[in-house]
Amino acid sequence: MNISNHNEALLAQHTRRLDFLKSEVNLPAGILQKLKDFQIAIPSWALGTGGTRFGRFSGGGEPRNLEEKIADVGLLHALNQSSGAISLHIPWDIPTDPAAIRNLAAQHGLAFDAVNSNTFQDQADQAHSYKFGSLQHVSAATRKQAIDHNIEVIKHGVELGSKALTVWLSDGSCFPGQLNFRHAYERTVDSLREIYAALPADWSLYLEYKAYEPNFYSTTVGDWGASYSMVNKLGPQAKTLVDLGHHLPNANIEQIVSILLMEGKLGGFHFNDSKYGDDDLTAGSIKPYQLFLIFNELVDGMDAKGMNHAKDLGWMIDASHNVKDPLEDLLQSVEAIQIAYAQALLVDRKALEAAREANDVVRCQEILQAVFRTDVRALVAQARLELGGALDPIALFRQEKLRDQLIKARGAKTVATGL
Ligand code: LRH
Ligand code: MN
Repeated sequence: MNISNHNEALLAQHTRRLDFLKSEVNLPAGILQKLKDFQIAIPSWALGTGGTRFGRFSGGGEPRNLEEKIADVGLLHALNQSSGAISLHIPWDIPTDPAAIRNLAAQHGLAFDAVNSNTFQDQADQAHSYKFGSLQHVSAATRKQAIDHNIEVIKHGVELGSKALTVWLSDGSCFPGQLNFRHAYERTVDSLREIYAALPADWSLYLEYKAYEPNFYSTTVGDWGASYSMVNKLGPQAKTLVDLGHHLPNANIEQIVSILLMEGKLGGFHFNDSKYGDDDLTAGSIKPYQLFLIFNELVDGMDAKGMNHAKDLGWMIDASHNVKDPLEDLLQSVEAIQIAYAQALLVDRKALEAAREANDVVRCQEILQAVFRTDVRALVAQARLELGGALDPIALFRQEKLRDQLIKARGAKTVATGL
């Protein structure tokens, strides 16, 4: 892959755009370094074509094993220098030889972000079914099986150098009367306590909430309130994970984020976008203003607590690709997240607070939207350039016909594990 030739051809146009931005906006000191430090983890389960119950249309050249998944994330990282970590899902991606996997990832400049447990599917050799839930299950044996699985996942993570376990529970009910909500809540908390007790001292447990699907009447960890109340009961290492697609229509996600952050209970994100439900679409593809408003609250709240933007929260994508090339889709998501972060770093917070104190509502909106309407793509590209990445990752991915190369190497019918 010839990144330097690609950049050379685009450099003059890029420099013009960056100079124009600098002529229009005062770039705060250190903004480029912040963008360079900001790495977004790629989900191991989103490197193939996703699908729905109605159909799946494979694009070919999909990774057949964990080694090829790491190579694909390595390719993304080589192109944008902003995808420096991979988040594994167990048992979809069990690292059979952790040392070798760790070395391979290191060769691609990749670290391991949170590991994800899976008690929403029954494995072939499983003794107890999760049909009626896992940590909430009425049967102690089923709960123990789910607890043991989560502890197993922590062990895999420790061998890879991960520092967090993400627990998403599909647990809930599909019909009124089916579930005793109080008992389900208490059993879930008691089960999470046993998992929490198995956490290494420097690890976090991220409890991900979701409004519905696959249960369609109630979900036991169904909203930020349920997750927040549970992680408060568990202890300081337990935090809430916000998946952007897991909210009921019109939820104010940026407000949820600001409160969780203020309370010190925001663990991290699963970035994606959605029009209706948990659509797992490209981040920033449907509601880019919402993504900007979320980062606006993040920068404000993290600075208020003196947090390190790059290290103190879990930045992860969770997406599924039905009609786009998985790698191009992920490149677009990383770009959209970097753009939202860069714009949030440009907000004049002093002027915004002054306008708020004056109840100057119009001025507040003008300050935010002036930034949101500022094209910062040249700034994000400059960060990539300075790290040795491509000025236009998707253009280079296509110029080099990388998907054709993957299909030639792996075949047109390969299917990756995951969603
Ligand atoms: C549930 C979810 C969760 C994952 C799964 C792949 O909808 O967002 O984060 O475990 O997707
Ligand atoms: Mn998720």
